Amino acid sequence: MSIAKFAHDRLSIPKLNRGTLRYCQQAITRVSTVPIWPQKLHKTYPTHATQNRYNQHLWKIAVHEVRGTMEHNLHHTISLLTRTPAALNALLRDLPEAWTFRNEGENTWSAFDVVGHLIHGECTDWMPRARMVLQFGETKAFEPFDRWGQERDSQRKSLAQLLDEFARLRSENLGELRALNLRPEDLERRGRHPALGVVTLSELLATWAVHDLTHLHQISRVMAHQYREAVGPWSEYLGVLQCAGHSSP
Ligand code: NI
Repeated sequence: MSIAKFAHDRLSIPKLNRGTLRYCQQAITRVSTVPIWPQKLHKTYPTHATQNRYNQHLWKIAVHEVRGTMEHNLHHTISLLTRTPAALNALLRDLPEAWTFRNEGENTWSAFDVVGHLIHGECTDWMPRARMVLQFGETKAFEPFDRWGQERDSQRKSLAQLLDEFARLRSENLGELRALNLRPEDLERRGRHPALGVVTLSELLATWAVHDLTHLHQISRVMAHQYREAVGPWSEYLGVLQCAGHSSP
């Protein structure tokens, strides 16, 4: 079956033109560097049906690559935002403090600081700014975000308390977001960021999700940093120890 026909039949996307088709073929070549069936992983001999399913999965990945980056989708955003508190809770609660209270050096954050920062965002950034877009549009700039604001707020709290507080605030904020029943035209409404200028509500909400991912990434890196010497010569194989792209909070 041709790529275009497969894509058309299985995923209901428009027929591909020649340029896109070439891109799709390249994408499939990349994807195909994955073994066709992960035999070693599963230690089972695949039947035709399971092998077909697996191959179809690869095709879907390739076709998704052709489609390029995901557009903002409110349902996808909310799905991700809903999961972050549980992900942090599973990773951090009751973990020895050597993992959660150490940072990467002066003026850097520990996992504890990051959870505090996420709480601060729930209180002062995302939904307050969304409300401002809906209420004032571009006429009034957002309050600048205090990136060190959690230092005050987190004092004398335990990590367990912060995790509970983050979960509660996130759930309240998502309840409020859902209740807004935003329509596509609402998502195009514009607000004013104090440094970035005009931004859309859609961009703000997409940023909320990617901000979570940024800090999950950061927490992984900060924790790995604590074992940078313990791993000995393996450090050169461990990408998280080489990640210098996001060294500031
Ligand atoms: Ni941040």
